[in-house]
Amino acid sequence: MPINVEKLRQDFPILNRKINGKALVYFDNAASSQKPKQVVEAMMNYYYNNHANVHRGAHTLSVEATQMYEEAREKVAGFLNAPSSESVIFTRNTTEAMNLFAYSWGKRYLKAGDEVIINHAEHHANVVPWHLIAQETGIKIRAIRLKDDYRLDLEHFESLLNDKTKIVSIAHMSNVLGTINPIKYFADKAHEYSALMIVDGAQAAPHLKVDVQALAADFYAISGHKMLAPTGVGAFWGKAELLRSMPPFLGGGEMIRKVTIETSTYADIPMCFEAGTPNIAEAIGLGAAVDYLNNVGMENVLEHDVKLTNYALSKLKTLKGISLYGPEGDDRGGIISFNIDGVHPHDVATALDSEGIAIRAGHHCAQPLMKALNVQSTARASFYFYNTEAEVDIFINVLEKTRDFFGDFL
Ligand code: C6P
Repeated sequence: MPINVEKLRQDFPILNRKINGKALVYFDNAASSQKPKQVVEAMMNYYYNNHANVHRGAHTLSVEATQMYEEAREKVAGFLNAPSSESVIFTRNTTEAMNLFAYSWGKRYLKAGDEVIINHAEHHANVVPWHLIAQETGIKIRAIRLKDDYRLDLEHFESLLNDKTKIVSIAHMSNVLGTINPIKYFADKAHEYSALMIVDGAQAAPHLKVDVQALAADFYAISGHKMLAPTGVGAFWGKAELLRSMPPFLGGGEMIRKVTIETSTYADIPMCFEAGTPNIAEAIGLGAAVDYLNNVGMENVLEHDVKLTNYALSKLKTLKGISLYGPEGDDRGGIISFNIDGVHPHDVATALDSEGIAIRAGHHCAQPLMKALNVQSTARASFYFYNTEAEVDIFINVLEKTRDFFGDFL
């Protein structure tokens, strides 16, 4: 169903800003989305009326804060279609969730010679934690190649699978190429080898309907700040029986059952993974973001993103001197990486910023992918449901002028 973009934009005060004298065109949503009033107000309301520490006090405010915090957990569970909220752990972000898994599960169960499969387009959040664990355990990291059409090479993936494969860890959506990867297929194959399926959902969760059960995932990580919520909160969902088999990642208050000077025993999930005072207001903000996205409808969000992406791509393809990176088809979300041939992407981003357009330039924390693409870096425009075709037109126009300007110096 088409959404009423103009109406929704009124919820985002920042979209009225002028940047360098021009109306802001915010195309850096893959880095972080903007926040609607409803999310900011939910956090303000909590701080003005209900703040206290959670799971501790017997007093009214603490009971209210705990109730609001746990309601947010329920909302995130519903958003992911998790069977229950006990297996949703609040983290700071996707990066922390991936590290939690790698350290907790990896250090207990992985041994020298075991293999973890990732792919060449992974964000560093799904690469570096494995390096850290490899240094301690001697595991081997295998990476699925990309095909010429920028999709993952599934034949290569199947050739990598073997009895030593313990983990398959793949991003649901690439932050550079926009590719929506076939997670159910990867999960089914991983399970044939009794390996676990971990999904980096940082880019997918803001843009499409996630159903961890239908995906057959074992673990799924998200970042709140990319899906309308504040910074400083994310979530890590895992199958309850698997989470219960993992040791705590951090130790301290709130995650214990009993502590003596000699030893500790731990609380049940999710508390055993939430040591210390959690990010209460941010979690409540994430709950409000989930409410907001549910009202818009995730099917509508994806439909809008895809329509806008196809519109932008159709225009970009007509421009000479622009290289585009990413697959063509329905398996692509609202992300377009590109280069103006011969022009550094930072210069492109700076030129666009002078006209009020925010994009990202760089390696996007995906250096192995830059190597596979044979580039140092790219420019990247990334859309959300509050972006419009009129904004795409402004972007294309300024991009063309930028190309012509730098073209004179090439
Ligand atoms: N990508 C981007 O501009 P954090 O920083 O923990 O919230 O998210 C990490 C992360 C993990 N996986 C993927 C696929 C991601 O895209 C990101 C964050 C941002 O592309 C910041 S580098």
